[in-house]
Amino acid sequence: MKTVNTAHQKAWGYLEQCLIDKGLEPDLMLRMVGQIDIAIPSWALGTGGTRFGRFGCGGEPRTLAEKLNDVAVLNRLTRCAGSISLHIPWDKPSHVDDIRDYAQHLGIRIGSVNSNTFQDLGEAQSYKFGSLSHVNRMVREQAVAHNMEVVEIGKALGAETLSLWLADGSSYPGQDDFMGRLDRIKNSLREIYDCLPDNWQMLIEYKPFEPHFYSMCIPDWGTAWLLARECGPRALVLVDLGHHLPNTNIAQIVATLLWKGALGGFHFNDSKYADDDLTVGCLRPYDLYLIFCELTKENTWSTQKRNWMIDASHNLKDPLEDLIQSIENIQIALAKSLCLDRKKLALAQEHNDIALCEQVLLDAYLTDMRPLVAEARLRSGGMANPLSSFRDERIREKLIGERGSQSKASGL
Ligand SMILES: [Mn+2]
Repeated sequence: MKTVNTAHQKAWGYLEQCLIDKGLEPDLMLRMVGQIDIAIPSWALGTGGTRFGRFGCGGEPRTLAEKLNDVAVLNRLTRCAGSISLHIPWDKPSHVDDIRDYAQHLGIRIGSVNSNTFQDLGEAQSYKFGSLSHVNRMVREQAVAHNMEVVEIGKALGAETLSLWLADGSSYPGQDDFMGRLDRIKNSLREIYDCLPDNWQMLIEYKPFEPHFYSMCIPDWGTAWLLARECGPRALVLVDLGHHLPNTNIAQIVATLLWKGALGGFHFNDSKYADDDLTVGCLRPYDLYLIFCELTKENTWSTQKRNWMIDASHNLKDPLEDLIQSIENIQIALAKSLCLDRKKLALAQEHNDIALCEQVLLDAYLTDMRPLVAEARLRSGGMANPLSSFRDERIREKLIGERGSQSKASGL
C-alpha cells in the first residue's frame, strides 16, 4: 500500500507541476473531477444478458435494498456514485418509507425514476403496438397513469427527475401514421408534464432503431426537443450515447442541445455497432473526450442541473467492476477536457489553422490525467485505485457468500 501511495504521490506531484506550468488550476480541476455525480442504474448492478442467454457472476443484488448496498460500495470506493436510478415497476418498493430511510442511511440519493412501457407486466392493456402514442385511447391512458404512478413513487423517495424512453414505433411501412402518432405522443407527454411537481424535470430519451426497425416514434434529438418544447421548460432531452446510428457526431449534437439549453442529461455507455451498452470509454475514448470538451465549455458546465447516468449492460464482466471502470473513464475524459487550452484553440480556429486546432485538442487528450483522478478521489475519501481495492477487499466473494452464487434480481 505504501508503495502505491509513494508512486501516486510522485505521479501526482509531476502532473500538478505540469498543469501549473500550463497555466491551469489543479485545485479547481480536482474539485470538478471529484464532484461529478454519476448515477448508477439499478438494472446495471446485476449481470445482463443477450437474447441468447445470461451467465450470472453470483452475489448479485436480489432486492432493492441490496441494490442500494451495491451502490454504496461503489460510492465508498469512488466517491462519485452517490445516487441510484430506478426502473418502475422492476424496483417498485413494497415499503417506500423504508427504502427512502435506508438510502438516506447509506448516503445514497434517488437520481431519476424511469417508467416502463416497453413490456407487458400484467396490465389490462397491452403495449405490443405502443404506449403513449398508441391508437387506442385506453392504452394511452394506462401509459400516462403508469408514468404518474412512477412520479408519485419518485416523490416519496426524494427523486426529482422522470426519465422516459418509449419503445413506440413501427416495423413496416404504412403500419402507422407518422403525424398522427406525434400528435398522440405530444398530448400524452403534456398530460404527464402537467402533473410533475415544480422542482421536477422530465427527460425525453431518443433512439433511431430497436425494438422497431422501420420507424421509432422519437428517433432523434430533434424530435425529442420538439416534443419537450411542446411540454414546457422543465422537459429536456436525454442523450444516450448508444442511441445513435454508427458514426453519428454526438459531440455536435451535445453542442447544439447546449446552445438551446435543451440538454437534460446523459446515459453513458460505449458501442461498436449499435446499442451495445459496453463499458463507458472502452472503445471510443477520444469521442467521449470530445463530448466532454463541449460539456465543460465556459458557462455551460455546472450552470444547469444535469443527470449523469451510466446506462450499460454487463454480460461478461463483474457488473461492479464494469461500473468502476465506467466511472473512471468518465472522470478521465472530464479531466482531459479541463486540460484543453481553449484560448489557443479559439485563436487557431480564428486563423483556420486546422493542424494546430487538432494539435491543441490532442495535447490535452494525450495528457495522462489518471493521477489527478486518483488524487481527486483520495481527497474525497475514496480509493486511489478502486478496481484494485474492490479485488483486494474480495468484495465479490463476500457478496457471493451473503447472497449465493445464483442470485439474480427481478427485471435484470
Ligand atoms: Mn438509456
